[in-house]
Amino acid sequence: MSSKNSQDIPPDHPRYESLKVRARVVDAYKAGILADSGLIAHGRGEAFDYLAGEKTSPAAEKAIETAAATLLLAENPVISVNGNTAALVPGEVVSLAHTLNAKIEINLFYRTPERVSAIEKVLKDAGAREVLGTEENPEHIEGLASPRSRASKEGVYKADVMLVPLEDGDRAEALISNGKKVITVDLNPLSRTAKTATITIVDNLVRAIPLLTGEVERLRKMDKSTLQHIVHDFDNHSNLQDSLRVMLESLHE
Ligand code: PTJ
Repeated sequence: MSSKNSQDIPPDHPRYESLKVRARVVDAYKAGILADSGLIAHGRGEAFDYLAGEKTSPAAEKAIETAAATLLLAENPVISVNGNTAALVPGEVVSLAHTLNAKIEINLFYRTPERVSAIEKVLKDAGAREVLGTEENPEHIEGLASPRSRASKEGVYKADVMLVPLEDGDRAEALISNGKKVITVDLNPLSRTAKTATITIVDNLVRAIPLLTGEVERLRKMDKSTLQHIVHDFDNHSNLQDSLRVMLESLHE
């Protein structure tokens, strides 16, 4: 059974963007980049995105601004890439990493050597100079079972701020217990990751990552104390409530 190719979707279809993204996810699964569970995770994300009107809310914009300020203040920022991120935004992740001078590290829930190679190739093809997370003997993050505990010595292990899109709650918690600030992108404002992270961007990865790069470029002209104010004024819990409110209000429209 085959799904529609992205070129088969008529541009006037009311769900054109969403179907195009879905087709990319299916292609990535066939190419061995995405885990089978990644398809299910994507479907869950689609449902929340539908409720969010498939657009970036003011709450998400605020979280993106705070994430950009936090990343600019970081000494060792790292972007953790899983299958869904590699499938949807490889070029955008590479641009963000270049803009921030951040490291990129592969970390997979369903880790196989084949998936690691496929994701490394996607990132290198997208222009990544260095991709961490492929080492034979990495360090480990305490409090997590392998393979998610893997942490490259030059990457996750010494990171102070991490961008971890679509993370699972256990890893988000362990990273925070190990003293790291965790920025996540998760369309589900009720997920354990969303509630655990330092900053949660409740938005679709395909919109959030380019917006984040734009915010980094805008804020890099600001002085350190302005960035610190932005970070200080942000409250993740109330931002999650604002994101949820947008979804609940869509039920009355
Ligand atoms: O590539 P691997 O092996 O590391 O596996 C990755 C998955 C995603 C399978 C794994 O981390 C997983 O099982 O994730 P969960 O626990 O299903 O969580 C996925 C979360 O991401 C859900 O809360 C979804 O709503 C959300 N989500 C899915 N697609 C998107 C998204 N959030 C933002 N943008 C999306 N495109």
